[in-house]
Amino acid sequence: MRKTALITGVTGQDGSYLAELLLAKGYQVHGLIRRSSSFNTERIDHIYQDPQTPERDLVLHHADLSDGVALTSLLHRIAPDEVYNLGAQSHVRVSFDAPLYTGDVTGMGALRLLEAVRASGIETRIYQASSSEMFGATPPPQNERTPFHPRSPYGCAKVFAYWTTVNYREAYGMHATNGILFNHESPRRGETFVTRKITRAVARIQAGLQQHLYLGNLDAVRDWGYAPEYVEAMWRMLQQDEPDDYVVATGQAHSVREFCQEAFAAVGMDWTDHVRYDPKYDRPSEVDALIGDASKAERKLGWKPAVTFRELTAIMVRADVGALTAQLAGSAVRVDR
Ligand code: NDP
Ligand code: GDR
Repeated sequence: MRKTALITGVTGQDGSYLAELLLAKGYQVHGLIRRSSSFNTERIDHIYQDPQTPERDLVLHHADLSDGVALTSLLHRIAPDEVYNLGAQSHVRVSFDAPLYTGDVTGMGALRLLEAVRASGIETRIYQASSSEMFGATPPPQNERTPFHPRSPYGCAKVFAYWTTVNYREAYGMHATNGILFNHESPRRGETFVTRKITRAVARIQAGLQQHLYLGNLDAVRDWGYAPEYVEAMWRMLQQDEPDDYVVATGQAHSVREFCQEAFAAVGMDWTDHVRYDPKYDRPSEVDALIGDASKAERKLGWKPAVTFRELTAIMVRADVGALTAQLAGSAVRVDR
């Protein structure tokens, strides 16, 4: 029998890579998308199938994590073998501006989904996208036994979702698993997260379209991995007989400053000529350092990252330079016509 999966957040960075991975494994993938006034499916357009296609591999459904009734009827209808909850208001800085919304979607949204699974009476396995942001102020290295000390409304919402997932596992015997993932990036990373903001700016500065890049705290230290490798870990977690919680990380630490240095150097530029400070990007309470210890994931899932920090930076810079070059060539063609 062909396996089926539901992915919330399928239009996001991770959702798009996970959908590709599951399709390659022969799954039928159902994706939850939310209604927006303009197209929001850019990351999955290459795997999109017209609704008229018979026996579609990828089926999209309109729903929202704020709508528990819609989630229940959707789950009842498709009864997937696996559910991946990747949907969230996922931007930490934005969560200070929209704390209640973030709490509702990122925290309560996970509870609504778990409750929808319970209420619909289906047998399924659930993955909750937990985050290293839950560790917040607790010093590194962080692993599955490290106490949480979140530093943002986003981090608090993720802690709520984490414990709700554990509770549904303990109370109802659900196969519900938390993947505690450290930062992971790619050319599909949202443009306002720091890595992508930097690599996009590198391309634009090199092309002469802008001169400066404005950033906040350059001293923050993160453990940056490569997103396609991290969605493989999510899938492996749900293939285990028993549900559990796993940290996924590289164990390698770099500062935002180092990311700038590496990204600008990739095209032969000196970052200090272009990067400027703007306090508007500072957070009311910051997470200074996140460095993960993923030895449990290696031991139990056989998962190990391969892409290094330098390779990740190069992949992202190359993609942004390539995309901009193509875009400029396209607009030149239009002007010529
Ligand atoms: P993105 O921000 O790229 O994607 C978030 C997804 O959630 C998008 O598809 C978005 O839809 C969707 N979404 C937002 N609000 C709602 C809502 N109200 N109802 C339904 N869907 C909604 O995040 P990533 O792909 O980077 O991350 C995936 C998950 O993993 C998130 O939960 C994130 O918090 C978590 N995480 C991410 C890490 C990382 O480093 N990337 C690390 C640890 C955890 P739309 O496209 O319409 O905006
Ligand atoms: P983070 O990612 O908060 O770790 O959350 P982000 O890239 O936003 O910030 C990383 C660090 O860079 C500093 N920083 C800036 N950040 C942004 N976005 N813009 C700036 O201009 C800037 N200047 C400095 C930040 O202060 C921070 O210290 C990401 C998200 O994907 C979450 O959903 C996920 O849970 C965590 O990673 C793990």
